[in-house]
Amino acid sequence: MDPGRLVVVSNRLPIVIRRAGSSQWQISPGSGGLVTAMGPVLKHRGGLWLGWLGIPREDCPSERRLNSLLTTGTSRTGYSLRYVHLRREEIEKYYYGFSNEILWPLFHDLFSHCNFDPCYWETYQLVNKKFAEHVKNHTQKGDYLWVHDYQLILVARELRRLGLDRQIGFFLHIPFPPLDIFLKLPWRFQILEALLKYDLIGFQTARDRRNFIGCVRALLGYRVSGRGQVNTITVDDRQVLAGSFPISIDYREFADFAKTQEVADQAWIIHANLPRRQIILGVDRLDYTKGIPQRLLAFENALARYPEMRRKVTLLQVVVPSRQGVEEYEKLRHEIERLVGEINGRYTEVGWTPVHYIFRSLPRKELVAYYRTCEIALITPLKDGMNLVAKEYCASSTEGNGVLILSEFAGAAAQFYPHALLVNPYDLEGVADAIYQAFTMGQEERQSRMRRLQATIQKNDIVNWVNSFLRAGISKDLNDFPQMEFFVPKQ
Ligand code: ADQ
Repeated sequence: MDPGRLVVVSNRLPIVIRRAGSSQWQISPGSGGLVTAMGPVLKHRGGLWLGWLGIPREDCPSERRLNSLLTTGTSRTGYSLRYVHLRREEIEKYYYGFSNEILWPLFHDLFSHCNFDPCYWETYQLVNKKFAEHVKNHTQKGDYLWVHDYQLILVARELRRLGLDRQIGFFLHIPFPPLDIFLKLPWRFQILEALLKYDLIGFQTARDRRNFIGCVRALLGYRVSGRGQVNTITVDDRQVLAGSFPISIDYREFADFAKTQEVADQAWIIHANLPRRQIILGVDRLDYTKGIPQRLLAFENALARYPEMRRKVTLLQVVVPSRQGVEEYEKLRHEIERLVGEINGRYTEVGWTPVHYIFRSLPRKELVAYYRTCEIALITPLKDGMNLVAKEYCASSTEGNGVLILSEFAGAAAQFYPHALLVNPYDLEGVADAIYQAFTMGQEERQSRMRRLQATIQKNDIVNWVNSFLRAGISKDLNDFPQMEFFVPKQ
């Protein structure tokens, strides 16, 4: 097969457009794990990214204005962008409903957060069909189609119904649950059968792949063969591959940027304002899967049980706003802010506030300066597909002095054992003990652990991730794709 372009299909485009004044619009880069991972790949190789603009059709500017904004976006990103319009009602039921009230909590084993409202399924199918129609209209023979994440599981099914028989890959960025959890999904057969319409299904970890294979065996009875990284499932006369491909970051890019003078200056300012103490960093999107309240309670437990840490540590918790306007997320924010207030109320002394709390999206320079300068990263999701923040923290640790405390339920834990301090985020005393262990860890041990973590990420970086997926999918790697010509405007 001659690979034409790499075509990425995801719920959201990697850009955000928003109103700036009554008739002005502005475009800025999006954030989140998928953009961090796929952005550099398409930037280097060119290609096409197809997705939703992030605002309802009813609120969008005219098509003419949109197209001119996207032309600006294309010249900034270095690859083509195509949008799918979604109406407000579709967003409610497909995105907030089926994707985020059903698949997201269920796949993170947080069954009690699910709302299995039957009216969501119909719209989830219709929107996936709409995406498939756009994919069909904007791609050509030879393109490799790579669909991303739980919002778009049905795209291959819909493309097959439209008569498209191209190679289609799918990558699930979130975990795949074990059989006893997956069984609770009212649409369990439809979702499994739809996944099997792809030619290659990628998971973050071997555990997720095993969970998926367990569901396929138990619910559909298809024959599964193969061991190691990739399994083959025989579905009638087709062979479907299921593999584990731990996602990563552009290691070099983070490491080089962390070393720049502008980041060093910013890092100095952070420590000058919080002198003579170790800073413990938490960075998360606002989400109940990230375990932020549990982390705050564990930090409080550490302050209570290890009084020698008082005045000598500060927890700096950055929470990036996410799914704003959703009641459950508003409640979570209030819970976090209540706990921050409670801990600070109990322990603050003149010249020392135990928790510094930031609720906003940070400029990249500031984020990387925090990564570089904070002595400890406390990353304790209740469950996470991978967790790129953990990898970014290590890549940015220029002096190699950082200690990573990581939840054993983050996908990254499988790669980082035993050099990170692995914890069970529900075990408050265990997490508190790990904080104390990191706080008292000597320079030599810190450096030796961090060097090993860095070597692991460097060896398994983003290009390695894309290449292993493409090799499994079409026996090609990134170098086989033509480097697209793209226009980069003069500054
Ligand atoms: P997320 O749940 O978004 O990703 P994560 O993997 O940690 O979680 O990625 C967050 C990304 O947002 C990081 O790249 C980080 O740099 C970026 N970010 C954090 N703070 C920011 C800020 N203030 N401003 C701008 N950007 C910020 C999902 C899954 C994960 C999986 C990824 C990738 O939930 O498990 O690792 O996709 O597959």
